[in-house]
Amino acid sequence: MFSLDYDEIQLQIKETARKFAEEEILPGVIERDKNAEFPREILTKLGELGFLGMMVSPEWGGSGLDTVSYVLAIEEIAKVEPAVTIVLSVQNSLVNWILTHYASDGQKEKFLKPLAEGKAIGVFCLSEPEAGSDATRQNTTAEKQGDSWVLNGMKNWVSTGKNADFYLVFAQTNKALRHKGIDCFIIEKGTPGFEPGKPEDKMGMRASDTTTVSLENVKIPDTQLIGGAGSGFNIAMEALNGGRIGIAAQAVGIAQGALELSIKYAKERQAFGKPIIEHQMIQQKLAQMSAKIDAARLLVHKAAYLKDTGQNFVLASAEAKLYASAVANEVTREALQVHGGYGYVREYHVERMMRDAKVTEIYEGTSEIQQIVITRELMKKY
Ligand code: COS
Repeated sequence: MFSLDYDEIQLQIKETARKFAEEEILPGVIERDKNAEFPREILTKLGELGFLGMMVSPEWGGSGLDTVSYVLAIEEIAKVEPAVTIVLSVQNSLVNWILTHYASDGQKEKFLKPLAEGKAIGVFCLSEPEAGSDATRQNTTAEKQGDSWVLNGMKNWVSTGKNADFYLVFAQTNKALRHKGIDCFIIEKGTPGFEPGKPEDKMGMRASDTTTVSLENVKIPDTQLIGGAGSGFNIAMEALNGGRIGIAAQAVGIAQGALELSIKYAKERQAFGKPIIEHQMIQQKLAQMSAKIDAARLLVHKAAYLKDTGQNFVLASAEAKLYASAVANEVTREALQVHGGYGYVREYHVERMMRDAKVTEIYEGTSEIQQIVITRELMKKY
């Protein structure tokens, strides 16, 4: 079974993230949400502290940490501003993971190193207007021309699409082979024909930009093919297994942040002659919120532990994401209710947390997809 004994390094990472979130992130969170403003300076600082290359080995400029440290950090930052953890999650568990496992040394030197050192932002472009949950239906194509590839198509729902430096793009290299004819490419911002679109006007996670990316005769050298031989779809699926642990940790952070604000408010707010925390109906809400968050956190840490110890974590990561995202939505709704009318205005944070929570049930595999993944794993097991 997995252990709940966190070592000194893990606890130190958690504390650094907590302090950073409180001192550096909290002061501007309401404004960034309101203005859909990207937290560029915050990410630069997090990059300098090693949070953008957490699980990359020091040989390639990373911090050489484990997944447990990563989820502890994500939770602490998501408590304050989950939009910041979108970059942390995508970069650490999708982009850096793929480059670590599938890139050549030359590709690692050129792309992984600046990412791990926090000098660049990397993003993941799998979804398309007609390929969301059904990710095998890629319409973006990549055609080999001599020593180059020419890509055409359209990606959407690209987190940090406007502000990224490197883009992992999945494209069909042989339509007849279906998912065995999909490959993964890395494209640099500014490559001719490669154009991020206008950021979407979203309900939540507003400080994180989400864009389309259009590709029109984008010519890149063969050295920007990652993996190759039609391995792209399998690479994406494997990476998403790990990515889902990060999103689940983000959901736990959102819920924990909302719970802590609710407790603080319920101790201060008086009604019927006493603080509302002394009313049983408020106590029932807080107790349910807390028990569910603890259960969600255990699932997240179990998935992280299994990943760190080289065990199969597909079932655990899908369960963690399914449950933690549902808890984040339920808890933030209850947190708003505890705050009453004050919860409905921006100043008290919980209305933003409720908006931010929703997407955790959608991106990196909807809750419906997680249930498919879970049942398939159960069928293999029993
Ligand atoms: N982990 C590792 N490999 C996986 C996998 C997983 N969780 N799920 C599927 N695969 C592999 C399969 O093993 C198979 O590989 P082989 O052909 O080498 O055996 C391949 O992927 C195709 O699998 P399958 O036939 O099961 O594909 P389906 O079209 O039935 O779809 C789901 C599988 C639905 C699980 C997949 O499309 C999915 O996860 N969709 C959601 C995508 C997503 O998360 N999008 C969000 C992107 S980021 S915003």
